[in-house]
This record gives sequence, structure tokens and C-alpha cells, in this order.
Amino acid sequence: MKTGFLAAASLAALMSVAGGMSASAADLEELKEQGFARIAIANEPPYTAVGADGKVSGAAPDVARVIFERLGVKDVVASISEYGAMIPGLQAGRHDVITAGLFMKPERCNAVAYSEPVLCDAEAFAVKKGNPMKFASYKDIADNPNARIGAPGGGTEEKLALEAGVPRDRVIVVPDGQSGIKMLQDGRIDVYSLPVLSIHDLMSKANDPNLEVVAPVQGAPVYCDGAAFRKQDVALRDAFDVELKKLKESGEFAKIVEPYGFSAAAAISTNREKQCAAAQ
Ligand code: 6CS
Repeated sequence: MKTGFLAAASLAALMSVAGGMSASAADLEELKEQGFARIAIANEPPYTAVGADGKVSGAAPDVARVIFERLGVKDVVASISEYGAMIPGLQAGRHDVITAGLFMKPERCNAVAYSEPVLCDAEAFAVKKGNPMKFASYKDIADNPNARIGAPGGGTEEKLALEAGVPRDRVIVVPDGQSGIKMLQDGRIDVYSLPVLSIHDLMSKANDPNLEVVAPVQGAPVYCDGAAFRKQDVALRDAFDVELKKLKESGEFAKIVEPYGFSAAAAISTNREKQCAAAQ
């Protein structure tokens, strides 16, 4: 059953109930009793999406929904969050799990209990047609004093830009994909950076011949996400991983993620240990 994205009022009521869950640990029995798992998403297709009808889809929630059903948790209920707020929200007990394409990186792996890898992707730039400022890497943006990059707040692309030396005042926080494309079209930024599949989804919807994609971004690694649980919810994470492994082995995992453009083999060929240890 496709899960709805609850209207604010009912979501607030729901959260007040669910908020009673012990922030200390969300164990499987509690989730079964609750009847749903509260997932954090960003609404960034094809990773995560909320339709006009409120239905939640995207590769990450679809994998989570199947796994939680197999664990006896009938439903998932999503709330949209900025990437940078997801881990604090999880730790504060506002979510039971993050299923949003939150890429594994050492500092995040220290803060949460990730599942094994689910969605892997490289990074991309959306630029004006002809790439007039010749961006191929985040360093190219740093080296051009006039270049402004748009990226999600607390997201990987923001961090990559800052680490490449782009000054803070030239890294513009963009709240969502549509805003990023509009800011690029209006010339308020010179490049908008998201993972490859997200940029391609936005560009196909924008259908603007004055824009083009640069992918993959040179020097940026391929990242993989996992479902992210609280550190104290390792038992829940392990139960999730048992079902994820079965999905991968049965071929069902590929049937869920590949229609969205993701490579099942990319996730299957790596593991949490490698991804959490990977250099930036
Ligand atoms: O994990 C992240 O920070 C990045 N993940 C996705 C799917 N989109 C942008 C975000 O910065």
C-alpha cells in the first residue's frame, strides 16, 4: 500500500502520539504496535518524492516500505526535512529512520547506525548551456571568484564545495530542486549541484534548452546511502539489514531501485564498512 504524506494537521496529531515513543529507542515491537515507521525524506526524486496526492514514493521509501512490511510494520509515514536537519531530527526522536539518500560519510557514520548500502550515485552540476564558466569540479568553482554554487543545506554538495575552497558567501543554500533550477535560470547562481539522478530528474522536468548537465563532477566520489537509524537502535537496524540482504539476493531489490535509474549492483558490490571509511 502506498503511504500517504499526512496533511500537516493529521501529521501533527500523529506525531503527538508517536512523539510519545521513547526517544531512547525505537524497537521493532514498538513500531509494530505503532503500526508505522516515521521516515525522514527530502522530496528529491528519484530518491524520495511526495506526489500532489500526498503519496510517498522514490527508491528509498519504496525499499523501506517493503522491508518494514516484511518486519510486520504495516506502513511508513514520511515527513520532509532538509538534509542537514535529518540526523538531529532522528536523534531527537522525531523520526524512526532516515530513508532519503543520506549518503554515508565518516562523520555521519559516527552519528547514526546505517543499514547496508541502498542507493549509490555520483555528483552532477546543472549549468547554463555551453557551460560558459567551464565547471568540471568543485575546485573550478572555488577558483572563479565570481562563481556562485547552489546546494542543499547540510548536504554533501554544500560540504564538497566548502572543502574545495568555495567561500561560504558563494555557497548558496537551496531549499529544493525547483528553486535551484529557477535560481540558475534567473542567474542568481551559476551552478546547481545535486547527485546525478536528481539533477537529471529536474532537468527533464524543466525541459529548458538553455541549461545542461555536467556529470560526473570530477574529483567527487560515488556515494551510497543507507537507511539511517539512531545509534541505540542497532537491533532495529540489524533486522532491517536481514530483510535488505534477502531483497538483494532474491532480485527484488533490483526490481525496486532500477526503474528509478539506480544500479542495484552498485549497492550490492559495496558495504557499509567501505562507505563509512571512504575518503571524502
Ligand atoms: O546525502 C546528501 O547529503 C545528499 N543526498 C542526496 C540524495 N541529495 C543531496 C544531498 O546533499
